[in-house]
Amino acid sequence: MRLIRPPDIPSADITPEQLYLRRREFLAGAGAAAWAALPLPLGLATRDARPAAGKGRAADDKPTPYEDVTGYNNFYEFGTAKDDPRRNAHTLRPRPWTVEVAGEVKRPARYALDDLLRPHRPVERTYRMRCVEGWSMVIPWLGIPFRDIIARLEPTSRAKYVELTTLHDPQQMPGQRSRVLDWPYVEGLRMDEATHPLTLIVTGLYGRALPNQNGAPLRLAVPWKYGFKGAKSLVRIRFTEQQPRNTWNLAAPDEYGFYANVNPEVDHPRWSQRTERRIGEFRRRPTLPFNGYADEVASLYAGMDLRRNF
Ligand SMILES: Nc1nc2c(c(=O)[nH]1)N[C@H]1C(S)=C(S)[C@@H](COP(=O)(O)O)O[C@H]1N2
Ligand SMILES: [Mo]
Repeated sequence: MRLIRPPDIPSADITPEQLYLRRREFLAGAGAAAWAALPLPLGLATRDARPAAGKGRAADDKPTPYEDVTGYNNFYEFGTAKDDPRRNAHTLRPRPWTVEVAGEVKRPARYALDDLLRPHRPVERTYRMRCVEGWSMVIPWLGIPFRDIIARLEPTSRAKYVELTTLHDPQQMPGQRSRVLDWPYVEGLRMDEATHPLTLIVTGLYGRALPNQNGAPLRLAVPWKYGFKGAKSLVRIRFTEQQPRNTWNLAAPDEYGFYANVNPEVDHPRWSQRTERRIGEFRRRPTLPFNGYADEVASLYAGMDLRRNF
């Protein structure tokens, strides 16, 4: 295959964000054939950049600067302030890494990270992400559709949910020495949510390996749900018959549900969810049902009362 390279880019002082944006511009000009042939920094990724979907919003969905994506977020294992993860996550050692696959599944095992991921090609997906606290970002992820990984692991017919667990190691994660949450951090999805094409096991962002503070070496991203569903630095994937217990629901059951679908109609008990502040902007914007992904995912919840199943 003929490789098509982006125009010359002085390499030393270019930021990941500039690199990403230039590559995107280049691709837009070069047409669809170039899309597939272009080498990404991680080598393997294929081009599947469905632009953040949703009605007529694409123009507004400029990726959030790399500095903000990696410098302002939640990862309580490294502290509760927004800049704690960036400052403190250097103690995490994302390699070597193993992921235990357990429960209702035909191929349970402890997988070396590469054995779990290598058969799959990362894709690039730019998603709007909305934190339950009212801020949002647009993040160009690199990852593997969870459905592909799940298909290869072969859940049994009894598997109705999948539970995802973060590393529990206070040596690497000093925030776990304080009991702000019941460690380890656990999240879960219903199987149809986990196998929805938008659901991603993320391994990178802005065309690069995932920074520790964003959940290296692998984490979940579910763009129609509040950010807390996206558990980071995963060490266990367990298929279950019962709905898994999830950390934030256990911490405050009337504030954080299992489903956690972005829903401007359902207030958090302590604040409204009608609007959000996109990091980098000043005026708040309206929050959209399912974070703007309703066309893709609303059918998963047909017949459910989403005020009760929040
Ligand atoms: N293990 C773990 N995963 C976590 C969190 C956390 O504290 N611990 N915070 C969640 C919350 S509330 C959000 S908004 C996102 C923020 O990180 P991101 O910007 O890298 O997605 O991570 C989620 N995943
Ligand atoms: Mo969040």
